[in-house]
Amino acid sequence: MMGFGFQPMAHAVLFYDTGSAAHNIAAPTAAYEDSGWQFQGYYGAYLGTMIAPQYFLTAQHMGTQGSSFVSAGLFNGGVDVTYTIDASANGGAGYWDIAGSDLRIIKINEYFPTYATLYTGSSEQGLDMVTMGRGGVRGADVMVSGTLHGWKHNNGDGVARWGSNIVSDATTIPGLGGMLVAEFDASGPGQTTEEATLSVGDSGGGVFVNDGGIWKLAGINYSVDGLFDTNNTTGDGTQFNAALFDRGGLYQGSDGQGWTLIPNVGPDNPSSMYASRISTNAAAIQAIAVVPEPHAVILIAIAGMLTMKRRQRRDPR
Ligand SMILES: [Ca+2]
Ligand SMILES: [Ca+2]
Repeated sequence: MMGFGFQPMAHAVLFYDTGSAAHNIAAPTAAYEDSGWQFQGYYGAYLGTMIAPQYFLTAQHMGTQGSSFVSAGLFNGGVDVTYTIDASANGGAGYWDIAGSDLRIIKINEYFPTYATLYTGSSEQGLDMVTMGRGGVRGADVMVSGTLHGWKHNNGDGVARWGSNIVSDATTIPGLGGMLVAEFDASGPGQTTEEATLSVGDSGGGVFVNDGGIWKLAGINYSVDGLFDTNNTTGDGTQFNAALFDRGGLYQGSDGQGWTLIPNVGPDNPSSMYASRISTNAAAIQAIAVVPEPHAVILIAIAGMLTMKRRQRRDPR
């Protein structure tokens, strides 16, 4: 993968089945209900995921994105709630970067009423996943010898969308740590009903995996394979970003790092998306974004039950 080169993308979820800008812009239902959409929020032009009462997780590479996090009604099913970022956190930085990764934890001044569970196992490969982002929809067709191989990226439109995939692999990128990989498949066992990959604008959005029926945060959108080109001539400006279900017949790389021709033979050779892996960074994340002990939650629940009983006694029916 590194030999081919890839592009950090702060871009939108892009679908195999449709180029419609209205696809999957509301809370997922059925098999994908409660799959993490409810924990997303607007962080500037991008997304973040609530992971603890006072913390959300996003990506580093798009930089600081303002001073608030908005749990929009679109995500929480109610009304927009704006939280303010604690600029004094971490000695005035306002955030913590997880060393050797693209992950960034940001602290708020208030308290989130709910937050995602982190996936801390090591068996992401093969799990159903959902990704969310604010990138653009499909752009122009990418043709190879008269056959469709995928679509160029469009400009990000800022609209949050969700899509599905299956975790193809887990890998490590030097300097960026663990990454989850998902291929953009036209068919076969790797294709899902809402098969999607990332484009410009999707960075920072959450990747959730279905761990035995519970959707857990397993990644934060980082990048996609690219750039691509129809030639290996440098300086002609013909390179482009694209979501490809078959890279065969195209060059991948960059003018600076060089180009590699992907042979157009055999089965489809899809491009992949990459998400910074939560599980390999879980200890570092949990050391900062502290979640209350389960004991405290149990005590609160018991106290609540006692209160209810007392009320019932006072108000017999
Ligand atoms: Ca796939
Ligand atoms: Ca070129």
